[in-house]
Amino acid sequence: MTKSALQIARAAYQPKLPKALQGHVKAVDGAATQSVADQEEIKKLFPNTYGMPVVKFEAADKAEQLPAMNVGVILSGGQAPGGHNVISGLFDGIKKLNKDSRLYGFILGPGGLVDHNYKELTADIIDEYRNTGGFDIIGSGRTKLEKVEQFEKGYEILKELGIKALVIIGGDDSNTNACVLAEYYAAQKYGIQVIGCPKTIDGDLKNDMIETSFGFDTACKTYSEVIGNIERDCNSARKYWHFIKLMGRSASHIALECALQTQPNICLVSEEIEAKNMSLDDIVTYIAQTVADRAAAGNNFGTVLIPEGLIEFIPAMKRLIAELNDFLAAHGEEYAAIERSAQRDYIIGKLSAENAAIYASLPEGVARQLTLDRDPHGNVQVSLIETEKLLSEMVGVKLAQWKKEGKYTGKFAAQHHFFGYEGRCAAPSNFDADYCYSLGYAAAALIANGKTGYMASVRNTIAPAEEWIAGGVPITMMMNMERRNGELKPVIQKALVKLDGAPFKYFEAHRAEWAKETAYVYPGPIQYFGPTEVCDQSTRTLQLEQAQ
Ligand code: FBP
Repeated sequence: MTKSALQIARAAYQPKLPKALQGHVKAVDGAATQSVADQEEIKKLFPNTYGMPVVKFEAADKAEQLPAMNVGVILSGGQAPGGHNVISGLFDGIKKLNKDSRLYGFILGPGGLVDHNYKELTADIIDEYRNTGGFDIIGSGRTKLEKVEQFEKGYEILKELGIKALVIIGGDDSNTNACVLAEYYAAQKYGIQVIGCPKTIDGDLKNDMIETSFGFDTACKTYSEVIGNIERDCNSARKYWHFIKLMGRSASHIALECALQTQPNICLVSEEIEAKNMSLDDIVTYIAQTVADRAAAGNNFGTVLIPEGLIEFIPAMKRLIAELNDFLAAHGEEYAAIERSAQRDYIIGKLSAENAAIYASLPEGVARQLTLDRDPHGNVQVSLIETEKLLSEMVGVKLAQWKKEGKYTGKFAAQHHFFGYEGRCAAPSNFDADYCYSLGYAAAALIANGKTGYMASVRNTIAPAEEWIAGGVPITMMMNMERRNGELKPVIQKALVKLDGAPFKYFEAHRAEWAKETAYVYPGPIQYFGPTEVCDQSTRTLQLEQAQ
């Protein structure tokens, strides 16, 4: 296989580890925990894994001699830079505990466990993937592990391979599944531990104990590089408004972080739009006004960042989507069987009057996108909704109206972009390479200490890696009850952008100036070699949050 020069040089990079994981490790248990909300319900659903203590690793003088252990690993959900380093950290961690330990990877996500599709990950294979982006070492998938038959099929293969622990690397939904599986195996007394690892570029799997999900750092830096390039093009040609939609599912963390890195003229934050109960027309007016103000100053160009989940946060749209979710969960097959040309009227006929009116007012394409297949977790696939086009079209219409009324005299030409897949498999930044390797190592230590139902955690991440605090957090601690696919279910609480948090506050204090002035910042590409202030910076989000 031909490799790029960077790939070759990067293979030799030795990720940094927190001091506590560098030598012999001991686990120190903290106080008992409880779930973030709905304590009684969660406790009842997880009698074996509820209330466990937070675990912190500390350096120990001597190592306990441990028998060799076989461990399984699964990559679940969307790709995120650094997944290969979690696996290499896990591999090195279990080998350090006993050189005869073995690691098995289940192929193409949780489905590989159920279908008994796996391969042993030997040192040769691991070495090929150290510090690389992507999940291609074993592939990923979105099969939802939730049924007892799946757990039992999984148990068959785990037993056959003599696997003592399974590590599930995934986002909030996959770690919820990891917790349910841990509880089931504990209840059945199968003696198989399940450990989760916080992955997702979306940055929405975080809380007091999990500072950030891996991949967020690299993905945001990759998007910010290209946003900066577009801003420079925009400031050179001075003739386009660029509407850039950014991945990130419901939460606006990616859009906000990219705004902090690149200082665009406009960045929409879905959580704020919801809190202010803004309508689609309010958003369009806000953008059009900024365009008009800049035009009045002779600047017929600009950059707008749009979080991909925006549509779900416009309160009236949210009510519509919630009704569509419940309706399609119950009548999805019936809907699919209807002729395409009659589908819109069919939906309008089934919805409540308020929602039917909104649905009928949407452009055809957007209306259709809202009824497309849900992902296996019941979520609308927001990455398919072309909000960047919807908004620029509506802004164009409003400006034309203002022109007629003599309120606007500028020129408006739009370009559209969607950045998502471009960043999910980028070569991990030094931060993600180190963070992921440490998470994998921490997962190995949790296994060695007999823990199950835990998520590997690494904290104090704005400090140098040496000072990071590694440990584990009971997954039940992050749970609450939420409505999914029409039913109340225990799930890990999604972390949305906090409007009283330091990252948003900083943005809010500067956005008027960024809208008016052309204050773009051009971050350039991720650097892997060079001065630490260029190569080892964490995200602005993490820096602002931790300084708070
Ligand atoms: P995860 O939550 O699984 O990490 O997925 C992240 C993500 O990249 C979202 O930002 C995006 O909406 C979604 O995956 C796209 O899904 P798919 O890869 O199935 O197209």
